[in-house]
Amino acid sequence: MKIVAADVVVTSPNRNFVTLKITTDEGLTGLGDATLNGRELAVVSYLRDHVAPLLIGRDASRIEDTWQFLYRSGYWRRGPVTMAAIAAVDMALWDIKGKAAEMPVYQLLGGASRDGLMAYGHASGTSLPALFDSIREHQEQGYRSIRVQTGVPGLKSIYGIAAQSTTGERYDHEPAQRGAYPAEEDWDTRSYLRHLPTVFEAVRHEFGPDLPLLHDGHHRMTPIQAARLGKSLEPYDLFWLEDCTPAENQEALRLVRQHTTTPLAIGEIFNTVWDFQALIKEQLIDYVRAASTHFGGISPLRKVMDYAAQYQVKSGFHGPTDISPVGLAAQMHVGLAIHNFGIQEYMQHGAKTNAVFQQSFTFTDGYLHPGDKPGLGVELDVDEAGRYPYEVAYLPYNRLADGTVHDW
Ligand code: CS2
Ligand code: MG
Repeated sequence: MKIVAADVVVTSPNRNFVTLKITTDEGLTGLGDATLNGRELAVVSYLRDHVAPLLIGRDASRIEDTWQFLYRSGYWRRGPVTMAAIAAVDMALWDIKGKAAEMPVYQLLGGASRDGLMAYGHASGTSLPALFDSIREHQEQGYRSIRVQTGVPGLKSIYGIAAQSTTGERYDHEPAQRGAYPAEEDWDTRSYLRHLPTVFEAVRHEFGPDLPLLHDGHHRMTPIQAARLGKSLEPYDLFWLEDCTPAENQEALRLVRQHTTTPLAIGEIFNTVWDFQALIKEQLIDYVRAASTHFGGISPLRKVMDYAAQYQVKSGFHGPTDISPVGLAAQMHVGLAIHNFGIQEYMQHGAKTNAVFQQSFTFTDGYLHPGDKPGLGVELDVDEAGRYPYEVAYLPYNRLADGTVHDW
């Protein structure tokens, strides 16, 4: 089965998405997500100019060989652009293999290890009443696990507070904002560290001790600040504290781990297994936050989870709205098959996105399931996609009170 075409489709329904569509000489097609929030066009060029031409004529059934060829022949390894491009090829070839075998991809990965994937949603609010309303809204949608993000007194705008829709349609909270320059936000860690424990105390008082609660620190603390926060949140029994400190320096998590038993999740901005090596080997984290789209696809996601299984580290795959329905489906198939599944992030895409990407996955009573259609179970309506041309959009960045650029 030979590859005869590799087309890159850029569309921007509720946000920008980059999708690779591979076609074989037997008429089978496969989709892969290559969306890199704020740097989409870099991946478009990497795919169109340096990957697609090399795919034509290759055997579509040779997924691992194609992955290794693209990873090693490029010489310059790793990085989000390279790995998003390779991820799209990998996902598309798994999609094709599933269609050729007439099986959903999770069956090719060893079959289901559970009935469904526990999902968590994003509750947020600039005040406790607004936060409580948001938690209740997510519980009414069926979520059994909730991520909690709030405003911080004295800060004008902050990551993770869902922008309310102005059009009345279900808003598709998306940190990136359309425009030619990133929006600037403010930040103050000490205000945040003082405020957050009071929020979780109030949430536990309102919603009880059982509801799994998650929080995303979004890379903003030093290791000792992260240690302090993890310790201060212990009475509220979080499911996880995410991205508590920038993790390029994996050793930083040794200090955090010495001070707190709050479970730690890291890795949404990682793009190869090597980024996780010390974190897993030294059990410095409890959950792997990788996403198929930024991590080289399904193949390496399965590999890193098999490595993690040796250290009782579980999955917590990244599932925001800037992972397309194709990328989300891909990691659902991995999550269903592996034994060491933890939880799946599920922000829910907007109506326009769902019209562009026809999906077969389901969200029922708090659990996701990729469905049993052959392949990944997602199809792309190219005509509908054509209605939404790319619009430049950037994630915000932030500065401290003295003007210093900080980690957003
Ligand atoms: C966040 C993401 O979902 C999360 O855990 O960290 O929404 C992140 O801000 C975006 O993916 C950035 O593009
Ligand atoms: Mg995050």
